[in-house]
Amino acid sequence: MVKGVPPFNLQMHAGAAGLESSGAGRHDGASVVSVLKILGNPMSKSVMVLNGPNLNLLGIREPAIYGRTTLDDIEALVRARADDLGIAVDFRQSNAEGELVGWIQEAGRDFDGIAINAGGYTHTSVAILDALLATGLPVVEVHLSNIFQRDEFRHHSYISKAARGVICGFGAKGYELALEALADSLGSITED
Ligand code: CA2
Repeated sequence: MVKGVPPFNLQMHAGAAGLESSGAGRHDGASVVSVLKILGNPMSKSVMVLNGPNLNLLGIREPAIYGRTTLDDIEALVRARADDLGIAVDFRQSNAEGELVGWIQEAGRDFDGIAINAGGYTHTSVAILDALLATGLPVVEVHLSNIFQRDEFRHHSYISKAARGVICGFGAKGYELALEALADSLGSITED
């Protein structure tokens, strides 16, 4: 019986363990996931998804390089995938390096992981690297394009040193792959 928050937490814990077992236990786990999807999961992990300069122009300028998908389209994809994975996301874009640094610091205090496409700052910003390292959080670096097929100066990323992994060349799908990788690292509760 669900009566208030503390007993509900305890029940959810039991369900999470059930997910790892097989047979009847698996069925119990899946139903707990369904309940959490409806009521909201107080233990769910949170990821900040950050986008750097000019990514607000996606789908509007230079479609030959970056395609016709807008940043709003990518946000919708990310939200849908995060929902499936049982993680909460905060999706942001800024053209300002200092604002991105401030958000990374905020993520270090209040979030469990970071997915970041730092745009052009990828290839220039020690400040973003330092901020990411200081969080101690799992970080996944994302690029829409395959940066290794492009100009030489795009082959080096300052921020990769802070990243668990780098996904590039898969367009918007790369953001979904980044969320999956973070969900794995964070051990979030999902239904397969
Ligand atoms: O491939 C990526 O995701 C990049 O991070 C995109 C950056 C670029 O500097 C990196 O080397 C690779 C550029 C983002 C600019 O996006 C625009 C979108 C439409 C029109 C103009 C720029």
